[in-house]
Amino acid sequence: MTVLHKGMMILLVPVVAIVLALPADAPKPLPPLPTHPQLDWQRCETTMFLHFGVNTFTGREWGEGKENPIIFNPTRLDARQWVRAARAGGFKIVILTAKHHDGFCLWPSKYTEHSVKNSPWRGGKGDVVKELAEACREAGLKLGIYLSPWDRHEKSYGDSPKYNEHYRNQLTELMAGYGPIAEVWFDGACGEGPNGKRQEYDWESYRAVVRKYQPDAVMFSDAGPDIRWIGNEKGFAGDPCWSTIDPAAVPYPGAPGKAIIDTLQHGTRGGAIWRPGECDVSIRPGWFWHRKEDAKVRQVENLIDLYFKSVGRNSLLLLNVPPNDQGLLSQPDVQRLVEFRQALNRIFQTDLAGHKRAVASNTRGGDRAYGPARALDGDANTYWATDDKVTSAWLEVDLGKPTQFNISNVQEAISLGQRVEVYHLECWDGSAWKTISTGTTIGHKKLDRFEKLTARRVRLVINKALASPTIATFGLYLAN
Ligand code: FUL
Repeated sequence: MTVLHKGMMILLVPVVAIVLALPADAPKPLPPLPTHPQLDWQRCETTMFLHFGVNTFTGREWGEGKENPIIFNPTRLDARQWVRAARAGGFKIVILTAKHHDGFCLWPSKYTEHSVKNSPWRGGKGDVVKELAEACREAGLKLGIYLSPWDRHEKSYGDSPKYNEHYRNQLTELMAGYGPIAEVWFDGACGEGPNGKRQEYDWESYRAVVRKYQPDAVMFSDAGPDIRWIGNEKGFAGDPCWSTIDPAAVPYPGAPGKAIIDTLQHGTRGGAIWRPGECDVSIRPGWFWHRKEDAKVRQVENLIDLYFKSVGRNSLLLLNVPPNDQGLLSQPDVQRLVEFRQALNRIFQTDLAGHKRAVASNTRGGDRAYGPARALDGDANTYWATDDKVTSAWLEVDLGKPTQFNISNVQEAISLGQRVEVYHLECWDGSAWKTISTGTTIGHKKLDRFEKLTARRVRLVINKALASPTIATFGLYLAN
């Protein structure tokens, strides 16, 4: 018997060893999932808005549609200067107001006379969209287009089918004529036309134009379909902030109501559609340039705060920097963009947890390919994952020596869906684990700021998740 037993052991050991060495299956995605364009868009993190048009010359925020095109004369216009400033600020997409509510078109649309073709700028031969598209292409930036559906100039506005066709025609010019467009920004503002009737927008048909000519573009509005407005124009997302949403909760762009704003801010836990948030805000009090606001450009601390409350809450920051009446971004704004990126670089220069030793309460199939080190390797495509049934777990990093820090960055592998619902950070104070900060959702990126502290062992504790967590990044930083 004993001999037989030993024999069995000999047979069993290699079998067990082989089983342990088998690679674990990747975690099952938790739908809804981001599309490739949504994922690319989310990784851009910061986008620049350019509000420019006749309002730049009248000092108004909303033009009436009666402005004379001859007032549009930005004699020093240089789209490359805009793009240089965007790059210096670290922005990846620039979105231009090709037409704002006043109806004046920054490209020579053949469907209206209310455009650059009747302005003295470049002798009536200019095209701001074209100049910007070229500058973006040269600099490797992506281009976005804002085409206001509300048009206070166009006579057919209010005659719904007729105006819808007009709008589709203009949208087609923009989508078909300027190379790749990364984002289309739909504003929900709606009014009455000269006939006293309220315009009914045909959103489905507008979206079809974009999908036809720019299948890789993401479309923004209160009601998506790809990206949602965050519910305010102050530059911050809600907390929690799900990238998922119940589409019925926001029926159409511009739909009013507190419940809708609340859903836009927070998304919907377990919502059926992937539709992440974008936070639009201006670097100045107004969206358009006004000389009297040259001294009111946001300070760098304020911009950093916006970054933490938008990008740091699983959203994008869409910062408006309006060109002035010369056609240039003003000096204070350009300066602020440079300072903004320098400040971010300073904060995020050294990840104190990067490549440090880590252990976890659970690792998927015991497979190192999903081990905690994957959250510290600086590679957004690898992640720490747990076994399917494990939805609460911790990852502990040993910083090697007592280390001072006051910022954390946690990122989920969102290509597998957004999962984490509640988490906290804690550190070992020599005798017990002490909570440093608590959080709800994570998504693409969650940044937390807390009092400076010194510790060697730090834990990210996932308390609750919709499915086994997949953590791409856990980083720690020190900002002074
Ligand atoms: C709003 C517009 O009414 C503002 O003028 C601005 O363009 C902002 C980004 O969207 O709805």
